[in-house]
Amino acid sequence: MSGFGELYEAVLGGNKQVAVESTQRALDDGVDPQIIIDNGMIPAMAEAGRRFENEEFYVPELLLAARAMKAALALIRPLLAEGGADRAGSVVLGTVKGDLHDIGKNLVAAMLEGAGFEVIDLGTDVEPERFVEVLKETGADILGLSALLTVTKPAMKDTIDALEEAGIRDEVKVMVGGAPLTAGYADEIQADAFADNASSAVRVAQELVADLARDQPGNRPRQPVG
Ligand code: B1M
Repeated sequence: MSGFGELYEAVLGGNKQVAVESTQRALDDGVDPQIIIDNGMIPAMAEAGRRFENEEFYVPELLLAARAMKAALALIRPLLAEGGADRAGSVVLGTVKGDLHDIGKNLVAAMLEGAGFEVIDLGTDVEPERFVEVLKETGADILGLSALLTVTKPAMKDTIDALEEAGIRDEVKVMVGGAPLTAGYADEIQADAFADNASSAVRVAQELVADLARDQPGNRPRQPVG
């Protein structure tokens, strides 16, 4: 976090105003937005998590840290999205049922938008049926599922089962991510891919769209069915 001490401390300490000012200064100085995220914000959230585990932080401190990070990230998100030129595909994205964590998902959304994907972000605590409904309406190429809690990982499987039940499993590629996940777990629940961070999510999404075009050459881009 060299050079990002103020931002790190502001996010960790939940000081939204300083976090925003510090981020704006870095942007004004021409620092790459991704470097600001990777070197200032993510280490601060990781430290917040470590302190929470050690009972040095409680939920209110986590909430304040998250609020500061989200405010600072709001300055960066449009800049990441600016890179998007040609439409690369479409992604319905959300944090699964029972899970309220959205910072990582928001980063994934920003990076995908930056790479030219259309992102339909359903937010947090999303029921499997809601994902199905929106996939039917939009005919999106990819479903992106995020989970941060061990106890909400099974909601990913429930969502994939709901796609099967709705008869649309073969029409959409499923990408999963979030701190407690592994590629092995993604295989186990028969997701199509796992991405361990927001940058790799873009690469994986590009590969999935290419796979989909190979699997269904006459059916791309898909039309909404709803
Ligand atoms: Co919570 N929480 N939290 N929390 N929280 C964790 C996840 C935890 C690991 C903390 C800890 O104990 N060390 C722990 C989970 C333990 C476990 O299950 N294994 C935990 C817990 C226990 C809880 C509560 C149960 C606490 C309580 O109430 N007693 C509760 C649950 C609420 C709920 O969801 N129902 C809770 C609540 C909260 C807050 C609301 C206070 C707040 C969230 C605010 C918000 O998101 N709006 C919060 C926070 C901030 C955290 C930590 C500290 C930080 C998470 C974060 O934003 N990281 C977290 C500890 C930690 O992760 N170190 C913790 C930064 C973010 C950029 O990283 O989200 O991992 P991450 O996303 C990455 C990758 O995972 C990946 O790319 C992102 C960018 O690189 N990725 C994807 C994520 N989604 C992806 C999707 C993809 C691809 C990649 O494709 C679709």
